[in-house]
Amino acid sequence: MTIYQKFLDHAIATLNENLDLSDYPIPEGFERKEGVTGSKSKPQTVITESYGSCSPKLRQIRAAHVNGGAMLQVLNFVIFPQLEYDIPFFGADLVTLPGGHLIAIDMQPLFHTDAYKTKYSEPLMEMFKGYQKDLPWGGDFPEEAQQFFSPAFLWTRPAETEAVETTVFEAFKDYLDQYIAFVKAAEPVAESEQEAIKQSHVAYLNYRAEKDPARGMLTRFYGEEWTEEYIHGFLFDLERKLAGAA
Ligand code: DBV
Repeated sequence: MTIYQKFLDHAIATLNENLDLSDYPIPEGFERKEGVTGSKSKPQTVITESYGSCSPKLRQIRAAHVNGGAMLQVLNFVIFPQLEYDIPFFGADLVTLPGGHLIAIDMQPLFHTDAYKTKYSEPLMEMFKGYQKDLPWGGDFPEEAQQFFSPAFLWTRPAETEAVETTVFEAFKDYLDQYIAFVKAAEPVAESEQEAIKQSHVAYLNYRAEKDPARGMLTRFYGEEWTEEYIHGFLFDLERKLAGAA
């Protein structure tokens, strides 16, 4: 059992209860991957498991769950809506390393207009402020990433594992509930707006694929070829899908 298993189990169960989910294919060889890290005298197995589903309004709901023992656990959970909807991305990067916990939870905006903020960030602000009291701002993060976050970006480095298991779990559940409410309310946008949505998705995906903070770690465990294919063929796969559909 890892710290983040219950986050993943909860997310899948809640999405299943609320949305009409189907499987999202995981390329062969990426459902589960095992590697060994650590020293010769103290080897440590690292298992990465993937989850994928989709729904009529959500193109891809996917998770990468890394378990390398008590000191190395990650759940990266992201939802990419279909391109006909202006719904933000749901993004959770829950990371436990020897240096401590690093938590990022957000609904990442497609646009930075006032109208978009009113629709998709304002409703989160009270919840966000409530959690920020116990989960203070986590400090510096890459400046070029800032354009991708919302005003309700929960970014924190809890000192205690207990805070992850309690407050962070509550926040994760609340953000997901609110996200599901957005999804249920969403209507397709006019066709004239769909190109802008696609461009925003591509910009976000390119950024995430290029700057994936897990690339170094995954390459160490599983090699460069596997890692690049995992990133471009599953984790951030929109460009491949668009190229395939063309
Ligand atoms: N992050 C991923 C995927 C991961 C993953 C797919 C499979 O996007 C894990 C695993 N994130 C992961 C790991 C680290 C981080 C850090 C292992 C630690 C890297 C290290 O310390 O070596 C939010 N995640 C981070 C950081 C940020 C985020 C800001 C700190 C990175 C840094 O300081 O350089 N989440 C991340 C991010 C976006 C997001 C940048 C979006 C634009 O949604």
